[in-house]
Amino acid sequence: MYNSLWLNYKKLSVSDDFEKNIADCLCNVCFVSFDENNPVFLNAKKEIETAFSVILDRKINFCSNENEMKNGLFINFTPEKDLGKEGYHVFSTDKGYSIEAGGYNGLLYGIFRFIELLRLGKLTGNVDEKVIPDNPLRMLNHWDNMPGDIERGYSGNSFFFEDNKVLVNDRTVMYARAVSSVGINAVVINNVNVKGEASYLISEKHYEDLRNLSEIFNGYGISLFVSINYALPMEYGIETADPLDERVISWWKERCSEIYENVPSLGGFLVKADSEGRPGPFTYGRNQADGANMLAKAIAPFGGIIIWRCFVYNCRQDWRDTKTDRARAGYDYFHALDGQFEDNVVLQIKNGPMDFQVREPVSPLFGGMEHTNQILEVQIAQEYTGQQRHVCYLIPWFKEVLSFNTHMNEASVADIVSGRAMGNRYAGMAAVCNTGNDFNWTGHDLAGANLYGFGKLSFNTSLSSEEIAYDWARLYMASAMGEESFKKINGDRITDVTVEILMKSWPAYEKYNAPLGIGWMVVPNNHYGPDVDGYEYSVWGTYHKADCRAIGIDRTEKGTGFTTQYRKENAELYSSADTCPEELLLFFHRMPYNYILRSGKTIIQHIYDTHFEGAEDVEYMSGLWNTLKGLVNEDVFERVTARFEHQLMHSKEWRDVINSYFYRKTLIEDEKGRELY
Ligand code: GCW
Repeated sequence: MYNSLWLNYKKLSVSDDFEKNIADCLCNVCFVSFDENNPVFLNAKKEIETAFSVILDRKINFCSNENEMKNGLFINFTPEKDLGKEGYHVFSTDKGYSIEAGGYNGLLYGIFRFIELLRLGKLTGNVDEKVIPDNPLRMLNHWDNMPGDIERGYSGNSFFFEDNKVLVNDRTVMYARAVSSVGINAVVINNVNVKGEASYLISEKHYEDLRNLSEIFNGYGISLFVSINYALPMEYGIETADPLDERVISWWKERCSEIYENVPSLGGFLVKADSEGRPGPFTYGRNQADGANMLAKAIAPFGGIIIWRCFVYNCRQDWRDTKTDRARAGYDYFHALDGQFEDNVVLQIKNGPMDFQVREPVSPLFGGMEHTNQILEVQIAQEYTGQQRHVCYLIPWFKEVLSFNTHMNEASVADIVSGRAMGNRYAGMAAVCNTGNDFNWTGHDLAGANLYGFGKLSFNTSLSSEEIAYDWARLYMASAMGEESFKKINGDRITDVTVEILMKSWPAYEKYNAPLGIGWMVVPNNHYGPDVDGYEYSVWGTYHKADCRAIGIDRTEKGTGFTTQYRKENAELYSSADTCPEELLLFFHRMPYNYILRSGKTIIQHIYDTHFEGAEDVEYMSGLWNTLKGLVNEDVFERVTARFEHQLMHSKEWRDVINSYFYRKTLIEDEKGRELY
């Protein structure tokens, strides 16, 4: 059982005006000059039929000759216009409405958006929306394992795998519809940690299922990708995985040819190499480009691409060693290889240099490579941001990352990963996905906003977080209730409350988490809940080094030298505590607790204040949520309420554990005399 996410079409008849002017007009739909056998076309048409017949509660008449129709919705194939294959233009005309698209993906996106505009009540007045996606690749990375579990999955088990088999069923179709409705065009179905049966996902045993799955995906404009085990040839009796060894090279060539014979539309492979125990080219004294290029050459004849992750680091560090710095690793391994990768290799770079903390600086690899295809990797699976038990709307965070000026010719991260800055064909954004087989797909209903939002943002990076939140809230929370709740007052109330909660949630989470960008005060391994010294006494190398005098890591030239990996302007900005953005102060600097911040507060007082505030913010959000009782769907209300109850308790635990830790280290009292344990 599963719901239909934000595609829960309900009858809409809000006013007589709607009935007369919109509903009557939209029951005539004309598709002009499309290939009517194209699978994407068929799905697009089916979507209109499904949506309109419910929303308008009328029979829909289709035609393909525009002269046959006086007014209605005209959908035109316009490859000659500047929309590319994926852009669309929706506008009103004196005969009703038009959607123009230059390709089948554009057609699908235009139609999905048109349905949204209808449901959002935005089809009145003059409509004119032309969007060409900013990012060529808009990807979801699932960390699903073939036995059926999900690494860092917080919403049930996999709907792609069970008992080491690939699942292809009605849920697959619902998934493809939903993610393509927000513009996703590439999906990796399996975990980057490729173990057990997953090594053999690209083998005869699973080809047929992969082909069936890829056909469903293709019908929604999505390319199927798989994660592979870099050392796979060794499972087949070759004694090495050295990328320069002829036996390895020809093994991959043959395997690629076999795969493409069976799954012709495969997009390519995602690879995690030389990281956290995964094999890679380092074992053979080769570099990351050697490994990626070997695979790229093998897959190139079939049009495939290799997405190679830059999350390469040594997860062993002695605490006394003040020079080794995990933050440096990505740049240290990849920067010098700029320009050496094959054209069909794309490097996938996590937003920060560490690992999806609630706050990190942007990875210096963005702006550090001028001749390499790059994808930004973010994580909507809330591994470090409340594991979908806390509400944490991450789109504002991603917007900050995208707008970061790398000072490589003044390009922002958005400029680089869109391909605009360097004119690359392969570029884009990927999110580690937050879905599972729970009824509502994301565990926390409000986490659905991150799935919807990631797609929307990767399609159009200039949308604001609020706009995205508003549309999602309206489509999922308010319109799920059907006509009654959608009526002005309730619909607005539900939407406003939901948007307010979403927009408060990431700042609130940051407040009760580790302070000022230092990160890593979580329970090791499962990464849930506070444990200030959890990683302090592990070899993982993510130390905060808090003692009774100071806290933070000196990452300037005098320290680990991480700041020198940035372009001059950013290196200077981060090098001095006076100019360093304060939310990152302890990431870059080791500071005494009585250092005075720009707010006039000492660091220790800032820690106390933000932690009290964070927990208060949760109380406020949960109170707001309670005002929706009786207005939103009861199931949704119950599920979200239960999660807020947990978050209320857990945010207080975070507050108390962190505050008491620093109080005991420093013995400095809270100026406001609040209770410190
Ligand atoms: O930090 C780690 C996560 C791992 C994950 C890894 C990665 C898939 O805790 O669970 O492994 O990041 O991104 O590869």
